[in-house]
Amino acid sequence: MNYRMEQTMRWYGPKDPVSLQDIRQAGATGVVTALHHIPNGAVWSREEICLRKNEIEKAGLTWSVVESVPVHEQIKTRSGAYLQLLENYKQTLRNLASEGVFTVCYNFMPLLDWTRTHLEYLLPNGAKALRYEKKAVLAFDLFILQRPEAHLEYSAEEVADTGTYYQNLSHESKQLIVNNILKGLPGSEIGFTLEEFREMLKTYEGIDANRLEEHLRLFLDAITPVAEEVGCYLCIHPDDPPFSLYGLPRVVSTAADARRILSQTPSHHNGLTFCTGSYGVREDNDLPAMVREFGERIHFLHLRSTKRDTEGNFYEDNHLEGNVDMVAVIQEVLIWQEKRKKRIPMRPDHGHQILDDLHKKSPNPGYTAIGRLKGLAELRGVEEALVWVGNKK
Ligand code: DNO
Repeated sequence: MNYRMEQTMRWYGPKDPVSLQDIRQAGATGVVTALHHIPNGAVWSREEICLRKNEIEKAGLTWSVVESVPVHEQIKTRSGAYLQLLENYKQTLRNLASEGVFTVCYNFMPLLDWTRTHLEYLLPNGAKALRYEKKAVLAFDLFILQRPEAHLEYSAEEVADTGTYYQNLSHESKQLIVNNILKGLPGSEIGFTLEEFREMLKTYEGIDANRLEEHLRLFLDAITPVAEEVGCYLCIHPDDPPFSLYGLPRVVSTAADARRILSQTPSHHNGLTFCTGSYGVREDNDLPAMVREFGERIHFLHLRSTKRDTEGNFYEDNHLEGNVDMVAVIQEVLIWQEKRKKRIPMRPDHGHQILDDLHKKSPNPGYTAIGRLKGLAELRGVEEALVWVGNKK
């Protein structure tokens, strides 16, 4: 076996307290980043891209993947200025490719990017993890947002249980849940007030899962030819968590979704970000089987593990623990890399807040340095061991 995954870490740009040097010391050779200061929908100019790329290269690293070029809401809903926004998206892809940045991650989640309700979930060893608590989301939907249809979508028992849970929450806990859900976790390009969110929900009236799937297909049909022309690899990130929230459709959650997206726009340049932490929340997603099936079109990997319970909650576990069979996933990745004669960029996705980072206030929950360094080290170890065994055979 000759190919190793390209090891990268996410960097939030010059304001990130985790520096490029930290990332290099952690053992990564590449960086995953975006021009977060550019408003969603605007074209990324060659000059801005070049500046950022030079900064990364000066630190001895490569800009491996863009995460993300965000997809404007009006493209998702096909309303307002979406035609112009599509042109802007294409131009950004051209500009990135002209500057030598070819792999572009994005997502198609309506309104909200990834969702967690608790950012400091205390583990028995004192580490802090990110957690999704179903009741907190239901309480938000039913009693804070007060979405009129919500009562019809949950069972009477769920509504009653959530009512009791909500009454027992302190004012502070309620506020924390609202902030965690609406203010946008790191990497989300937008945040909302409660009123704004209510207004924005209306823009999805009449857009069910079938229609959103169609909008995604039209988006891909529009931009994939440009990606082909300039040599760019598009890779869609799955929904996190991989199911519908607040009545909003989500269409990148399952193996069937990935299959549909890849077959509808059958270009090698239309690919996946295989995020084990997102897909892995669903028991019906067989992750090693998904890599086996889709590996030819996986252009980027997010490796982390979650641990679910029977009540619909999950928390982010150590990278090699939890519900994800990480060793099996990496083994499948290695097989594809050999076939494709290509290294796939990988980043250890999220990490626990541990050791010295526990004493710091991180602006980017999940993205502290030490927890991710630990994740990266473990994942590299697994890969080396598998390569060693593979080469012995
Ligand atoms: C969270 C990230 C997501 C991801 C976007 C991709 O940690 O994985 O915010 O970057 O969904 O567009």
